[in-house]
Amino acid sequence: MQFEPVLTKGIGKVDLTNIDVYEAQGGYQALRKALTSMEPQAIVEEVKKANLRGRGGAGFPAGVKWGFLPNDGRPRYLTVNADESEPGTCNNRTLIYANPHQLIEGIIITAFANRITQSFIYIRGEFKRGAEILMKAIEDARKKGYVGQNILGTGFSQEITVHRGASAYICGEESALLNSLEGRRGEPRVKPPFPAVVGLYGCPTIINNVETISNVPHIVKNGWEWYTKITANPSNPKSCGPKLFTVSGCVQRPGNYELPMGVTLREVIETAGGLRPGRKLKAVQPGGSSTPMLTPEHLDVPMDFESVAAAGSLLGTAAVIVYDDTVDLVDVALYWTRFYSHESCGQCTPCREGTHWLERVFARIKAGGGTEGDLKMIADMQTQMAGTTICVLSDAAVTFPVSLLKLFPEELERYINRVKEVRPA
Ligand code: L3W
Ligand code: SF4
Repeated sequence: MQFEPVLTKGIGKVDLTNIDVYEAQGGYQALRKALTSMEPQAIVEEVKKANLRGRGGAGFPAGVKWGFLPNDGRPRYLTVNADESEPGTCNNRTLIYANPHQLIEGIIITAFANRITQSFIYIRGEFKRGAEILMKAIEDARKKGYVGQNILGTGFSQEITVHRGASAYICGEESALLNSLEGRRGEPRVKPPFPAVVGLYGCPTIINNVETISNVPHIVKNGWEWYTKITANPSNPKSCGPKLFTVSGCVQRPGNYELPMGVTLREVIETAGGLRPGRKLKAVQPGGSSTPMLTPEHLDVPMDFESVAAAGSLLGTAAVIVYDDTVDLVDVALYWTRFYSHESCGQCTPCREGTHWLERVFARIKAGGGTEGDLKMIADMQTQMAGTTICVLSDAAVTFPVSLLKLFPEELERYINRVKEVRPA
């Protein structure tokens, strides 16, 4: 589909890690505009009116989140969540590696808008090169007067610290991330209180995803009305703006594609080259491993938060994982359950025990030892594991198994029937 990219403009054509190239493309103009001609509160209002929804999975409105910061004299912090670990998701990686100044510009504007003088980028351990790119970009921005003391002579100061994680999925959960940043075990905290009120070092803290913050310079530069018009589904004004879809699985050209919010699932798959010749679509996870499957009847569903939810799934991180008719979904279930049991932090019994249990059940089914009782148990596991724990990893772990049981019971029954075949009565 015809669409003028916003977040990925220039990527693959020019070297945007070079600050001069970024500036030549209009970079740091939004920062100049914000710091020299806008009041902080006006920026918050602009982002609220633009209806910028968090891109990390939950879609929470960024401006509303910023508005939760209490005004009680405590220091405030901004933390960018770059611990991108949701299976199938790699849009933060592209934005960091290929356009780091867009993120840095977004951080400084967000910090100015919220009267924050210290920001952190918490980046996943495997993104070593990404951390190096960011640190160099911050130093280049400092030399130009965009980072550090008295930015552009406005009196506003900003330091940005890059902190590498140690490759634990759970540290992408915002409160586990804060614990990790403080030097503690990366375990989620009970919420509320939310980080906006009690966050890093017990102080009010904004946490936003890389892609969310990367949108901010464009909103400030072009205005909220421009931003709200970026949509392929104008009938839903609640979701708008450019969106990076990470398409993986059974498509001909897997990768990151920037498209307007509300583009149909069909268009996303076609943009990634479509299915391989002769293959049929079986299912799609629209927002990463944590999201229920959609089926071919959902191909015309607009990919925005509300429409995907109405279809029975979640937009999540917009990591579109495509399964064609060659895929054994029991293999996928075993793969995901293994992942979640490995990544559970172990604090909550339903998650610590349930994730291991699920993995064992699927390993047994796959090995031919499954029974009819296992199917009922998978359904029961949802009651035990979802909504009963400190964070949503437990809910996420049981999502695919339940989706499989609901939509493709025959895939599971095939293995169970196989047992009956090899075990004569
Ligand atoms: C103050 C209130 N703040 C909510 C804030 C909250 C958070 C944001 C969203 O999970 C999802 C999850 C994964 N006062 C507030 C408030 N907030 N009420 O709003 O909160 P929440 O709890 O709905 O979501 P979450 O815990 O941030 C995120 C799903 O995303 N996911 C995985 C994500 C993985 C990545 C990655 O690898 N990059 O993002 C995929 O679907 O399962 O459902 O900031 O503090 N009253
Ligand atoms: Fe840890 Fe799982 Fe509990 Fe989340 S749900 S806090 S990952 S044990």
